[in-house]
Order: sequence, then structure tokens, then C-alpha cells
Amino acid sequence: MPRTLTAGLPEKIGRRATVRGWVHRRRRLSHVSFLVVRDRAGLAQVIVSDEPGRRQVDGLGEKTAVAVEGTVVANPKAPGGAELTDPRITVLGSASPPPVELWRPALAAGLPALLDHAPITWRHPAQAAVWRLAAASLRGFRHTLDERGFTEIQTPKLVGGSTESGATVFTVDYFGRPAYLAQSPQFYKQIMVGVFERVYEVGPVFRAEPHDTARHLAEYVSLDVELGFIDDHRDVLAVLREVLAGMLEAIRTDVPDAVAPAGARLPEVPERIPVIHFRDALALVGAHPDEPDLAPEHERRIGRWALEEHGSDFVAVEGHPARKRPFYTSPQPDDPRWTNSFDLLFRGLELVTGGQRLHEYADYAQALADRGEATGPYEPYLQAFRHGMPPHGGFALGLERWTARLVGADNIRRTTLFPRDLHRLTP
Ligand code: AMO
Repeated sequence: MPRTLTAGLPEKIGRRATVRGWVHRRRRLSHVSFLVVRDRAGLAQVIVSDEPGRRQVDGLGEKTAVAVEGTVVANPKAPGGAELTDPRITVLGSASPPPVELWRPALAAGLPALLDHAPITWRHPAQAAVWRLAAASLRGFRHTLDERGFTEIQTPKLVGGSTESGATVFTVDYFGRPAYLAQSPQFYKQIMVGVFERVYEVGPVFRAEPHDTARHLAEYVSLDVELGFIDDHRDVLAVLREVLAGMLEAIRTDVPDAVAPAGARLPEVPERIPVIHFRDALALVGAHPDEPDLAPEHERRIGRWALEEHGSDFVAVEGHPARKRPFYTSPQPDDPRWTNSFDLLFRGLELVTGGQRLHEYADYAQALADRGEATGPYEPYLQAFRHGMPPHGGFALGLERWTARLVGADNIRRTTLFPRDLHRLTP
């Protein structure tokens, strides 16, 4: 008999149907037993009244994979308004007791247990809902950009050098010589602007983060965008605004039922994201004017300011000091101490970095020389800039930080399927 999803049972009232899923819960009353089966579409209740059937149900551990053929009967009290009676239950995959109780509405596990048992804990509906938000966000990201003339690219993750200053790189043995895991697709996405004008990439990137923080991973999913023929970084910010709106729209239309179980609070994206210059941001938080970076506490303070002054969960800080930005960053035309770049804060946490890039070969040579670096190792990339690169810019958004912020998670690891950090390489 073909499979019926639990959500499709109401259409089969009065007929026999087979559902396939996992034992979610069992309840034995004096004359009848209830078996609740979960599949990807929801829950189905099965009524078992014969004694051999009840004994079989007693022996089915939680999470046993089963097929249940039964007669579909209307019952307003059952999930979806229909249940199965006179069942024939077949075990498809046996199960020993799970390390956490998955049938409870909230998963009662501390972070270490949650991560150690990730293959099981992701099965909890509240956990699964978190990833459904991430998956819908990815669809919204792609859809928004596809509609605006962007081409998706995939670039190497085994590379010959670092792209992001500050963060450290993982070295791998590449046929006897050193290679590195890509920190970002930065150079490649810029190069591909010369081909397609507008590109994006969704892929893993690697940072040998030596710190154990609640917002850093050693591997994360980077949502990268790059576009040509811009006037400045504000054009990039305008695309970012559209992308954020598209990601939220996909959540609202594709997985509205995941929002509450995941504990998510969806933000409104304002028509214009408020922007504050780095210089003014330092003054706002009372930091020294020579401070090269914003501390996490500063970011939280600016986030609160954006909410109070502009009613916005998002705020862009633009103009970061040139000495703290990667060499490919375009200077602010009227004052090269600053840059045409930005960080986007979402509820007081950096979610996105972006900006305008240098696009003339000579400017790259100068920028590298200013940092005491030779162009040699960069030549394979820099050749693109000898051959007519337009003014361009882009941004990168960290997927795990996005979902962590949406659901108010205290640690980015809670929204990462299988986090990699200083201490964790399994599961
Ligand atoms: P950046 O290094 O700031 O910029 O990274 C962009 C965004 O990626 C996320 N992120 C991280 N998420 C989890 N763990 C980490 N260790 C981690 N590091 C960064 C953050 C951050 O805002 N090439 C530039 C982007 C560009 O200019 O296009 C870059 O990679 O959400």
C-alpha cells in the first residue's frame, strides 16, 4: 500500500491507509493503547485495542521506525482530526531508548549533552524547527538574488593563502606542501564579478578561531554576495536589505509553523536600514576616538540605540578604520583613514561584513606594499584587476549567527547542525 503522510490522513477517512514514521509516544490505558507516530509532516494517533497488538506496542521503544496500516477514522480530538484503528504494525528500524526524552515539548538537555547527542537531539521538533528556519532562509537568499540577475558560484575551499586579516587559517597537507582551508570566497567572488557582474555563493568557510566564544565557530556557512558597477558601499547595503527581507519572507511563507516551536521572533526590515559612521558609533558608546574596533558590549549598546531611535533590529556601522580592514577594502574618498565598508548588527551582534573593494591593480599593489606585503603570492588573483574590473563590492552573512539571533540562542552552537570549535570535531 502506498505511503500516506500523517497530514494526508483526513483525506482518507473511511479507507485503509499506511503511514510510516517513528514511535513518538505510547500510552497504555485499561482497555486501549495509544501509539503516536511522527513523520516529516506531523503526528498521527493509532488506536490499538486487541491484546496482542497492545503487547506489540508495549515492546516498541521510542523512535522505533514503523509502518502502520490501519482504517482511517474521523476523531476531532486526534492530531489533524483523524486517527488509525485496527492497525497492523511493522517494525522498519529498531530503537534503543534515546539519551534524551524526545516526546517532551521542550528538550531538557544542557548544551554539552545537546551537542554530544546531536544525531538524536536534532530529531526533537523544537530543534528541527530551528534548522527549518535556516533552510528557508537559504531558499530566500537564493531566490532574492536569482530574481535580481545574480549567478550562483562555487569556489575552492582548498586554497593557497589567507584572505581575511586577523583570523587564523587551518593548514592542510596538500600532496606534501602546505595548503589552507578557505577563510572566505573573497578573491574568487570578486574575480567572478568580471565574468557575471553579480554573483553569490553559499558554502562552508573555515576560521582557526583560537577563542572559545558563544559566537565563533571553526567552520560556518557563509552567504556571500558580490556585485559590480556600484557607486559605493551604500549600493551594497541596499542589496543586503533586499536579501534580509527575502530571507524573512521565505520563513513567513514556507515554514510559518516552525517559528513558534523554534522560539523565533521575526524582525521587520525597515525600508532604509539606519546607518551610523564608525566615528559617531565610538562617541555614542563613549569609547576612545582611536579605538580600532567595536567591542561586543559596544555592539549591544549600538543595537539598543537603533531600536530606541529608529525602531530597527538592524543597524549598519560604516566607515571602519582602514588599518583594521582587509587590504582589499576601498578607502572613504574624502578621508582615507576611513573605509567604504560596513558591519551590519542584528539585535546588537555583528551579522554581516561588507563594503566596496579596490578595483584597480595599482591600488592593490599599493595597499599590499603599505602593509609590507609583496604582490607575488596574490598575483594569481590580482590578474583579474589588470583587465578592467568595475567598481564593485559585496558582503558575507554568517548563517548560524542569523538563526541564533532569530531564536534568541545564547550560543551559536545551538543553531549549528554539527558545530566545529576548539574542542569539538565529532559528532
Ligand atoms: P567576516 O570575516 O567579517 O568578513 O565574516 C563575515 C560574517 O561571517 C560571520 N562569521 C562567523 N560566524 C561564525 N563563526 C566565525 N568564526 C565567524 N567569523 C565570521 C559573521 C560575520 O559578520 N570577506 C568578508 C566579507 C565581505 O566583505 O564580503 C568576511 O569574510 O556573521
